[in-house]
Amino acid sequence: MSTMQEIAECLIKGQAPKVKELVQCAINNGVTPGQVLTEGLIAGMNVIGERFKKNEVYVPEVLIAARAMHAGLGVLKPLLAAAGVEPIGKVVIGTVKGDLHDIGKNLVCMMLEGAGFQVIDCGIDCTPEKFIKAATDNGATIIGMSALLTTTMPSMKAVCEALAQAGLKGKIKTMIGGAPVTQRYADEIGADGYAPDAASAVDIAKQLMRN
Ligand code: B1M
Repeated sequence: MSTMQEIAECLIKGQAPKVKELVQCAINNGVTPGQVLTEGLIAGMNVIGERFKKNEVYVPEVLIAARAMHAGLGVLKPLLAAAGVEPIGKVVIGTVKGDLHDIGKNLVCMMLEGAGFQVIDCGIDCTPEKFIKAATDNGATIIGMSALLTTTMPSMKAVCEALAQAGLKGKIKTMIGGAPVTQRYADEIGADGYAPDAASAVDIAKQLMRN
């Protein structure tokens, strides 16, 4: 098994110290940070994402794999920055105003980071102003919103409306998700994308980058 495959395998098993060690070893042996990221860490997270979609693994396994990914990323991040490796896109994400649930949102952040996106996490209880300021300040082209309460879903509509009022609709795409949220609701409020789970959120974000 190659070192890259070994990194991916250990990430899938959630072996954070081993992933960190293998990443450092690969770097010491002259593998580029970009290659370790795509062929080791991202490859491993992709497998976790697919298994999560098929209900072959659950939230705890994803969290443990994400922790391993972060251990490897800790070694790579300064090297990636120095090598000028660009993220595949920038996503601002948060739980909408009035809503404090963040477990699902955090999973989405981890999967997006695992896929090579730069994620700007605005946390919970985010106003439309906070989402939009974070996106414009950081040059993000996607705003991701999470809601777990039926009573806070209208906050997603408020963000879409505020974006339109600011003349940013189309320039900054919107993606929504959370247990009570549906594709139908996304269509109703004019959101650009909906994802039922964290792994699908990666597919939708990639799709929004292309359109
Ligand atoms: Co809350 N809560 N809660 N709660 N809570 C629910 C959501 C509820 C369904 C429980 C119930 O009544 N059966 C209910 C909502 C009813 C409704 O409106 N439909 C509810 C309620 C009512 C409340 C309070 C009002 C309770 C009270 O105080 N009376 C209160 C509200 C507080 C507030 O937000 N203002 C409240 C509080 C809390 C806690 C603080 C105790 C805690 C949150 C802790 C935290 O998040 N840090 C909590 C929890 C844990 C839950 C349950 C048990 C679990 C939610 C969760 O984390 N699921 C939940 C009941 C349940 O679901 N069984 C419940 C796991 C998570 C991985 O799934 O978030 O759906 P989920 O994320 C998924 C997908 O939805 C998707 O990907 C994720 C991973 O696959 N996804 C996205 C999520 N965001 C996405 C964004 C995307 C794309 C995909 O793009 C950007």
